[in-house]
Amino acid sequence: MSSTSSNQMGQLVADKHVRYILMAEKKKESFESVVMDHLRMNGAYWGLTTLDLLDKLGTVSEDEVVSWIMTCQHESGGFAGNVGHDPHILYTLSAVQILALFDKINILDVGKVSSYVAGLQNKDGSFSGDMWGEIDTRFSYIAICCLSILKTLDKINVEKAVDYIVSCKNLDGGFGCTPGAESHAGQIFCCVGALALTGSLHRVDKDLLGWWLCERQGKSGGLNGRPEKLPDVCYSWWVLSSLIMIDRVHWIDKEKLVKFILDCQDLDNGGISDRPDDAVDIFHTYFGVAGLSLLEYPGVKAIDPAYALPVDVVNRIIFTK
Ligand code: GRG
Repeated sequence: MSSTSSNQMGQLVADKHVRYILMAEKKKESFESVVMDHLRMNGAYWGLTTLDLLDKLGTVSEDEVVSWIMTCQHESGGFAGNVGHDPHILYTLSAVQILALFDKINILDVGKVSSYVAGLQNKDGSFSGDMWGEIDTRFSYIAICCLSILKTLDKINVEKAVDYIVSCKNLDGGFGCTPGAESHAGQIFCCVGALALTGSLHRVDKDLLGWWLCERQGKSGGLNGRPEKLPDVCYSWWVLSSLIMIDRVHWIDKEKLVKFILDCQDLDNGGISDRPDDAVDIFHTYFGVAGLSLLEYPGVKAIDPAYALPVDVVNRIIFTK
């Protein structure tokens, strides 16, 4: 490790992370870019939200990003992960979130996007991800978050959507991807987030779930996604946001978690990895910085645990007609 790096141990090297994100976007021929080509919309959401949390969104060309997003939209109203790919509810949320970051929701045909999302609701209240029909509570969250941002929740049957999510609750207080499926922190974020956005958090057993979630913290301070699994920086988001939404975040050791996240930084070239000394990527860089934001780390803007967008962006959405 260089002497500059050892001086920076225990601190967020924000400028290096900004440079890492801006460089990742330029390296279109790299292995990482090629394998991520079909989910570029997600990558853009992770990278741009990180830049905004670090107050550096102004370093990218808004016009370029916005026009690229709009070329990914299909006639159905849904968005694809990149130009020439099929639409999916996952990329539709990322597109809407990025437009919200840039205060550009007004360029959307809101009715059309909302109809695409609402059209994916099934009779039992669940949501499919696209025309091929896979069902998962991830898609319930995505639909509800997307329509909340667009203020068109009335286009779906919210009561049935909530009942379906509650049917995925397990005896341990957690939630899985379908009824009876194992509790997993990622799905718990989706279910708790959807229940928060629809004013239904009273359907969560907060003490039981809070206990399961705080048990995700291991000796290293890092969090895992389910029992017996390795810690991973991304769970700093999935677990912590859920604990905040159910008001049990004081049940984990925040200082130890901050240290774990900071230990996963590449102090020389920027970026954050899943665990200390692993290779960095944009997904873990976002969830590391977003986790630090939830932990109120100095110099990082506050993020909303349900919308997964900076609080100032969410306030703008809520207070704009
Ligand atoms: C707007 C933040 C935001 C999200 C959109 C896509 C989505 C909604 C949520 C995904 C939730 C989820 C399932 C996250 C988990 C991702 C992950 C690291 C899965 C790995 O699972 P395993 O089983 O890993 O490979 P473990 O850690 O259990 O070994």
